[in-house]
Amino acid sequence: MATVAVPKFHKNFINGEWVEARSGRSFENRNPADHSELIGIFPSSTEDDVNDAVDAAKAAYAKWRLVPAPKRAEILYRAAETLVKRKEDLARDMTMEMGKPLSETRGDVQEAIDMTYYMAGEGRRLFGQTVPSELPNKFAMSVRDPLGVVGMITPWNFPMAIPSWKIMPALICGNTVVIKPAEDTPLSTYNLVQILTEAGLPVGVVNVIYGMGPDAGAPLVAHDDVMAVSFTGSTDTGRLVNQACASSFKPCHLEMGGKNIILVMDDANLDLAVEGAVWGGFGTSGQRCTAASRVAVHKKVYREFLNRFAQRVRALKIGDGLDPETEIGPLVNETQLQTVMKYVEIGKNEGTRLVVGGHRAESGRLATGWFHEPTIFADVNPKMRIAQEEIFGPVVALLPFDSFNEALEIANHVNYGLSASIYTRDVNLAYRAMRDLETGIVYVNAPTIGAEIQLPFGGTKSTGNGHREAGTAAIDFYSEWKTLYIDYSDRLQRAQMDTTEHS
Ligand code: UN1
Repeated sequence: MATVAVPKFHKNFINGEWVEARSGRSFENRNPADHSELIGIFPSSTEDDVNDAVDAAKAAYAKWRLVPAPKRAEILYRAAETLVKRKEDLARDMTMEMGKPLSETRGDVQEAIDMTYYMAGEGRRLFGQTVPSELPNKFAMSVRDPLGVVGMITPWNFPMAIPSWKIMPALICGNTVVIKPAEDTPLSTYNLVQILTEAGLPVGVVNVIYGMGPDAGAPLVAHDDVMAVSFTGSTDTGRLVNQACASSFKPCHLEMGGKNIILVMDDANLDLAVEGAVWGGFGTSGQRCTAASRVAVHKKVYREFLNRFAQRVRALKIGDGLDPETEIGPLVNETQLQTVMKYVEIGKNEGTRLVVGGHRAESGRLATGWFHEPTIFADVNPKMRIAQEEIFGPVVALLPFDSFNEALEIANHVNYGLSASIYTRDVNLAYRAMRDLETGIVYVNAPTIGAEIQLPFGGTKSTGNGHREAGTAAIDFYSEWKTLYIDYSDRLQRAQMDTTEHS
């Protein structure tokens, strides 16, 4: 049984209490596989609610920063154990609110479990450096300080994984949190925070504000007491977040769009490459930042690859994610469906070859959901819009190439730089690809999706702004270095640069 049946009317979570939005306004959370089904009603927050939440987080910070990190970790361990126990219910809730198949929402919860355990482990590490001093009887080291209140804005495509990527490292470092989840997936954040609270998280340490970006997200980013911001979402919104943080030098971490590519060389294991392209291109209905929306194939194997790929994709089963047979769930909402349909039109008008799909899927029970057929365009020119712009849907552009250098040129010639992959059995080409692909993540003989939480996640160019999530890289964002010098000589010792001895 899904936990969704329990509270249909949700509230913000501020200072350990569930409270209505001050405006009294609300919004609906509906099932994208059947939009007649109402999942819940959530408060539509505004600046007043954000102020309350930040005040609560600021007050809680005074105590939380002093809780020893291994003790903070114990709460995270308990939360991880509950996530494990409730995985199935959490996955069902998530499938109902955003559509991806149960097999994938289980994976989303698993990623939250992994991140929570990993960051709990960091509670006994949070390594700094102890280095020799240049002076006698002097000790030198660096430690990590928390930042204070961190504001988080999270997307709908990984409704539990991505909030956990942000919340867990922030907490283990000693920060407190105000999070605004995407309006399409408020329930999964509710579930996550409920579990943290049950695990013993003190009042005010994590606060949740539901609502729309301009009304609730913007005041959160701009709030003077929010010391850092982490945002995952579109490049356009990321730019606004960046600008809002710039004037006060507020650190902000941005994880934005992608136009990821799989390169299939002529010596590749074609069956493996086809499986990779199907999963990379159409997993999560293409709604991953890491989705392989471009597949470039060596001309020697292009026709063969296209035939096998098209055959596999035609057979993919579209449906409600709760049905265990479903491979392709709906798009998250009507706007997303319309974006996909718009890009299919653009692709057709650009003179490419539509090989598979190309339509909204609305037969029978699909009529009440936001479904779209998995779609392949072949013979795409790298300059075309469908080869350049992020679509965030089940649309893959197939591009032919003649040589490895041309493949690299195609791969790198986009504004984004999240992930890229190469299928080859030539170790030299694999290493050249690892060196020359201009993305934050490179895969060899695996698709562009499937990053593991113990390594840095993020991208170059318009995908990111230099920070990384996950692994110890996340700790670097959610903490600030403090350098400590302890002189036990009992006399004034000038640093080497301030003495004449070196001249
Ligand atoms: C995203 O699409 O925003 O690497 C995150 C992957 C997942 C995370 C994707 N582990 O595909």
